[in-house]
Amino acid sequence: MTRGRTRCGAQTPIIVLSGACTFQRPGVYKDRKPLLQPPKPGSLCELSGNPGQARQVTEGKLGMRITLRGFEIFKGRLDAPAQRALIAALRPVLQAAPLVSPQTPYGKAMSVRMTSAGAVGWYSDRKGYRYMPQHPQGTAWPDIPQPVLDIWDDVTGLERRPDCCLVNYYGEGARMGLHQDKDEADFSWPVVSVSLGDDGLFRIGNRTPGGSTESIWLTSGDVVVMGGEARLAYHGLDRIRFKSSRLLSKGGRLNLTLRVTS
Ligand SMILES: O=C(O)CCC(=O)C(=O)O
Repeated sequence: MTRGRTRCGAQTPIIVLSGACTFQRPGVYKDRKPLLQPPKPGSLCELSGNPGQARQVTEGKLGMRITLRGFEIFKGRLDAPAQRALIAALRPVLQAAPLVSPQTPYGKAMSVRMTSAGAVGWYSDRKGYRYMPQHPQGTAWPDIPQPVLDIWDDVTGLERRPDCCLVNYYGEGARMGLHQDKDEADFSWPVVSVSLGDDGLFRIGNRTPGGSTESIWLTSGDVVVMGGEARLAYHGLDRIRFKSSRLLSKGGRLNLTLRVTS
């Protein structure tokens, strides 16, 4: 992932739409403060940003899908038992490859703690952003758990499997600035992201830095596919609603990002 400068449209009035994705009952936000009615926390469809952008809600065999700037967001793709099973499958990964706090190449500590599973893991320090064959502690990355690969199969239908599952942990106050995922060799493969635990405000920009952005709250069990026009779009996570979910006993948000790197 190559991180770009964060530039969000905070000065632009933000329209938040809530309810069962009917785009009714809009609440108007300015500078992130509610002027009219606030969205219901965790409501199915809280969208914010430039309302002029195309967005589409469809119901298909994978459930409710919101398409926003080419990002396909499968709301509630994983039910509560599936989320718990995923956490159980991730526990050995976190034991074998503990979370670390990467640094940007400029020496700034990232607020998100990270580890990986797969043939390679994503890491960053003063030497730059890159995929590494080993955890910084010098051990091989654990295998990507089968339930994680099943999600990839489910939403992409591709024979090629990801060789990296980046695991991001957002504790209270953690965030991730707008960036492009572009440390991979071939951008024709999609990136698949899975949200677990606390709600996270996901921001989507453009394929070039700057310009208007739109945001959507991702809740536990949501799966996002970034392919095609969305593959090189800037995206990031502005903030989490700490302890909005009880999936993780200590609170926080886990995000799995599946990539084909080579
Ligand atoms: O946490 C998220 O939902 C986004 C993570 C992300 O953008 C990344 O790992 O590149």
